[in-house]
Amino acid sequence: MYFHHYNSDTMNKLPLILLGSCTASAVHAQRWNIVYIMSDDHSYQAISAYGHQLSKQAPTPNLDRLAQRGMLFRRAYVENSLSTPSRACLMTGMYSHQSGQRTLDCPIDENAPFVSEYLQKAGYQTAMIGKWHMLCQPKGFDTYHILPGQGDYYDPKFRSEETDGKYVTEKGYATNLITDHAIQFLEGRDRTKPFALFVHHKAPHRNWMPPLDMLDLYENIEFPLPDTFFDDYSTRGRAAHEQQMSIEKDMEMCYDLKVTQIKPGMGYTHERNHNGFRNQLARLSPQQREIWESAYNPRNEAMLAQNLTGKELLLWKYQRYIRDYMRVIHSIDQQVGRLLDYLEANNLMDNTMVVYTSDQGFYMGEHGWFDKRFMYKESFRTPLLVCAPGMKGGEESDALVQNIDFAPTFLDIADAEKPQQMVGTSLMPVMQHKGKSPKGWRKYLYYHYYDCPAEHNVMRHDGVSDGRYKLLHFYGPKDSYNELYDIRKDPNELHNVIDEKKYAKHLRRLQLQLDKFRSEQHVDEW
Ligand code: SGN
Ligand code: CA
Repeated sequence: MYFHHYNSDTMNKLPLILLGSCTASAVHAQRWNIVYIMSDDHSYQAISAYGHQLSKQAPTPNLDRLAQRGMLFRRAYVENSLSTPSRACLMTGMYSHQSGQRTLDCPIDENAPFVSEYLQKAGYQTAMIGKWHMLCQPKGFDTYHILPGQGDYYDPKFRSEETDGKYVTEKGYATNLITDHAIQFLEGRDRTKPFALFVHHKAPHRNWMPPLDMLDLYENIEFPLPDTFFDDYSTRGRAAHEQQMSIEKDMEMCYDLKVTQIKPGMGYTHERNHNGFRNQLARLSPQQREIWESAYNPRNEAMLAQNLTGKELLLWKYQRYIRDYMRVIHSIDQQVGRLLDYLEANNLMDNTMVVYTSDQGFYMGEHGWFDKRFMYKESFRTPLLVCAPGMKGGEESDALVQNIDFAPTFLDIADAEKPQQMVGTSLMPVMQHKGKSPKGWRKYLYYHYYDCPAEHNVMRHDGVSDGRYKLLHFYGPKDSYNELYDIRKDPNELHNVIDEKKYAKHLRRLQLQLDKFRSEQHVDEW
């Protein structure tokens, strides 16, 4: 039977006959393991299973394996497109205002229970490996092996229960080391228990430092420009105009684009992160540094010799950005492949759910941007691939799902009750319905971004979407305004139709839903 053992609120419980004929421990022994892999800032545009033009030039065959064996979610979203808030949604199953983790720096409510604690109570062995990026200590984990804050790409530091709380440098590349530690956990695990392994990659977070054996990859590929690259934001309010995440104006020649030869007075802007970047390079040994410099230096010198300005310089920046980003993705793809190989070789795929997602989406030049934070498509959406035992493979879902749904899904798998404070919903019924929205499934998504004033200067906003239309409400100390998009007619969200009469009915409907969310969930402008 398809998904024979799961326990969800809306679907059948374990068949009584099975319960009657087995001991409780035998039933528990059947519960799936969970491998949750989350990268940081991985756009769905950069996973070839999603079919985007960018990934056609730089495919991800190992991530695609998950889609081939499992289900690809086309409409997976976050609630607040930023790392720490997203991680809080994952761990608590709650919206940002409920857990307290509204911005990168706001403290999470220390009493908010984590899904890992519930999983432990339900008899799971739990492990957290990689980028933690929360302001509190890991809780509910039997094992942890985590980076400080954003962590480093080259020779990163980690701490674990074995290092006595101290961060210790490890030789190697972050993505490989995180995978090594994940496999080590699997090797040494308690085989009498199901496990829940969280593998959180630092990659491909800014500033996109590739592994040293991939510095030449894609160098001869010209990546296509997104259709909205030269967006002038003409139909939009001030947030889109005032953001500071433009490739042209805000991407830094040294820190982001690795042109170490930049000096003050050369006419290039943005020296801010020179030192941060030098510290990153200082982590390399002299031999590694030589490999790094012999790849980037000649390319940089050739670029500088051309004295590029204006559009030419912008197009050069875009290619450098995307090539480095896709190199970092290639290494994630390889390392996910290594973990999948391990699961396959050890017959674990037959009783393990594997999830691949990101803490949010990312702009790959759409609207001229990098970074995220907006409720506009590329940062609101996040990739989501799920492969579970019994799945037919190659299926797609267009149900509206959100990162608050992970915690309830894991508890569903663990046969544990969903606690009342979790507002998300288990994804199991969606997967059992071949990806379609089951009866009673959510029809609207709520989004809320709070981190302003902050880096990238994205105005605070909340909004709702039914997947067909999207209403955004931007607000600040001085003013507020709304935008409305017709996503089917205008999938790139270039035309704000808030003032068009023919949309008045939908505007009213979405406004009602937004008001309803705010009053039911006790959330408002912050
Ligand atoms: C860093 C980056 C930002 C990025 C935030 C949040 N700047 O501050 O570009 O938006 O992280 O990213 S950097 O100069 O330090 O690289 S998040 O994924 O952790 O939310
Ligand atoms: Ca992130």
